[in-house]
Amino acid sequence: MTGQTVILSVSEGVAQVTLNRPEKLNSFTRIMHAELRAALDSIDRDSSVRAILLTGNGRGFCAGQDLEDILDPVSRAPGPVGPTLKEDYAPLVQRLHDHVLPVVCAVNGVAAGAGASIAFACDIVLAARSASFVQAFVKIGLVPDAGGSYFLPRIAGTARALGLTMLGDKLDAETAAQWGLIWRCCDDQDLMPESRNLAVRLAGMPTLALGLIKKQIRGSVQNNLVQQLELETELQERASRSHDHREGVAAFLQKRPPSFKGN
Ligand code: T3D
Repeated sequence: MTGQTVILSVSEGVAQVTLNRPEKLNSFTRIMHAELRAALDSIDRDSSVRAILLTGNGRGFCAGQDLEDILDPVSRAPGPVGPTLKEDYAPLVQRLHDHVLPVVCAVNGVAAGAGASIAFACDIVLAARSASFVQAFVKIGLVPDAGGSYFLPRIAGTARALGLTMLGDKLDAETAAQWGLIWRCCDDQDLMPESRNLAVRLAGMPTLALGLIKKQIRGSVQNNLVQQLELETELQERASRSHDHREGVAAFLQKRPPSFKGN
């Protein structure tokens, strides 16, 4: 399935979703949001997909909201932000964050504003060495959105979250990796092969367990120890009833590679 602003391709169990407005650094219009929703709906209907890979076309990953698209056609002043935040960004961030499948994000260039928030909502983020992350909101008199103010203090700590969001300076990919904002940074030419290999590898893993691991790790941010121990027990009971658990144990004992199905 290929829209104008989002390209979807599926192979080897991986659905690659490519944001495709390269001339505007893949900034979001309402049309791009709608096409991205359609791509994610299509992935949800396709049982061959076991992992998602999100990236951008051209020299940017995503420059957040398209600042032309928010202008009132008559006054040329920015319109109200509420509708797109509620109808587009919040459901998108929630969907990526809570998706039952592993979501790899390959940040091929600058990730600014909501573009950075969307990357942080994914499970494993790789970035090209030339890529950067910019909390651009303050430069246009806005505050972080699309989950940015949720993710940043949790993954970077309050001091770095405040510095990044209040100053709006570019953070290079290498520093982002050193600060633990992303999984790793790689040479530009290696980004897509490495990200793809990772997504294919995840697609061959026990993906039901991977979905439950996401729930566990994300749950632990809010839970106390008692709640987390209860969550671990509940999710481990579910994992232990899976085909993949039986297969993993059998393969280990028979000294052969496992064949996981994701159920
Ligand atoms: O409604 C709401 O506002 C609610 C939603 C808010 C969520 C948000 O994301 S708010 C934050 C919006 N994003 C920004 O403020 C980032 C704006 N862009 C930049 O600051 C810079 O472009 C970058 C730091 C990302 C990259 O800089 P650079 O020098 O590498 O590229 P550039 O030359 O600025 O951009 C290249 C082209 O993309 C250029 O177009 P042109 O002149 O070649 O025709 C530029 O205008 C366009 N572009 C980049 N970002 C956006 C954009 N066009 C529209 N909207 C953008 N966000």
